Amino acid sequence: MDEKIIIPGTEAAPEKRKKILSCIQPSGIPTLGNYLGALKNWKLLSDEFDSAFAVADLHAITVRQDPKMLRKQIMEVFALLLAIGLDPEKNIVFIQSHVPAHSQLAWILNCYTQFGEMSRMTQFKDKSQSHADNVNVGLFSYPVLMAADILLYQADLVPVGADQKQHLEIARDIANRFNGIYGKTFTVPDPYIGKQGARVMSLQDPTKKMSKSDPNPKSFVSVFDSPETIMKKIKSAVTDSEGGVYYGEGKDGVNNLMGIYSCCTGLDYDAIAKEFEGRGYGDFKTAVAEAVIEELRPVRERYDLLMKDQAYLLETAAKGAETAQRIANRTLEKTMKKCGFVLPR
Ligand code: ATP
Ligand code: LTN
Repeated sequence: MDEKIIIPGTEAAPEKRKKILSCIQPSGIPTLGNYLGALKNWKLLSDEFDSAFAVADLHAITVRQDPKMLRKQIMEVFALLLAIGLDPEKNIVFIQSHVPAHSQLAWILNCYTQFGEMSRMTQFKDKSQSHADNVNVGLFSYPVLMAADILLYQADLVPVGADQKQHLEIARDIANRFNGIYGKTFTVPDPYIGKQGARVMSLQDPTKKMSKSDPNPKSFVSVFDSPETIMKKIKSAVTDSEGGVYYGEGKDGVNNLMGIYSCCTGLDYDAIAKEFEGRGYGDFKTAVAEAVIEELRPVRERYDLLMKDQAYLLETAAKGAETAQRIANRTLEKTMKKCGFVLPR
């Protein structure tokens, strides 16, 4: 028989492509923090990996949402995923609640997660303070649903901003625990946290992360803000009274603007300090704002076009959900069998 010799890594035996998955909540209009910390990296990574990206609508209801607004925001964020350049033919782009396996696996994983380890989550502590009137059980077990999102797709890498590191550790712990009891079921995921943009801070309080649910709109640039609004918001960003553009301790506001400028221009901090040597914050802020405007311009233009075609968006979401369901159901069944459930015929 004519047997072919297969050399690993060649076309005949391509190395298994690594998988990535990440999600974004439709809890408001995404900010420059979401874009530089996560979305921009998603686009870069999506060409290199088998990728799945979702609108985490189930996560969004851990905080009270107005149904009309939620419906609108889910479609806006879905359109944004396409507008940043993710190709729905090459990547799985979907809406989390369209894939029931996420809720199903989350329930199972809840039973393999300890109350104590959840109680240590800083996001839970922060959010239970900022939403003291609605500290619901979903808010508490939020990281378990996130673990389900990741483990269902056997993701190797999860590109997120630095604020999600603790949640990624829990997902790893849950995967290792389950694998330890039942044998290898889940891939243990690694976080992928980009160097630049990992933590974009609030423009009004640069010790806090920029957040789309911040009640003060001057604290964030939203990806859909007009050029004039971006200029105004960055011009009124809090800095310090010292006046020098360089990266240093106690200069949180300037450090943050330098980080943003660096992400948009590719310049490092030394080059930025040199560019603005002897010039005031006014010039620097104008340059930062202009760089942000140019960075977001193509995203906004594609977004405006996509939002005009809601039928296309719904059809694309349905296709994404179909592919996602196929993969997710495979992992769900495997998990249920290992636990001892009787699967329906
Ligand atoms: P909320 O403000 O409603 O809690 P969020 O913006 O913090 O939402 P997500 O929408 O779920 O949270 O975040 C999507 C992605 O954006 C995540 O990978 C998260 O790490 C990243 N991200 C969010 N805020 C920032 C930030 N300020 N800097 C860098 N990355 C961020
Ligand atoms: N909690 C995440 C959003 C999120 C997520 C995920 C990120 C939900 N499920 C799965 C990565 C993988 C946040 O960024 N706030």
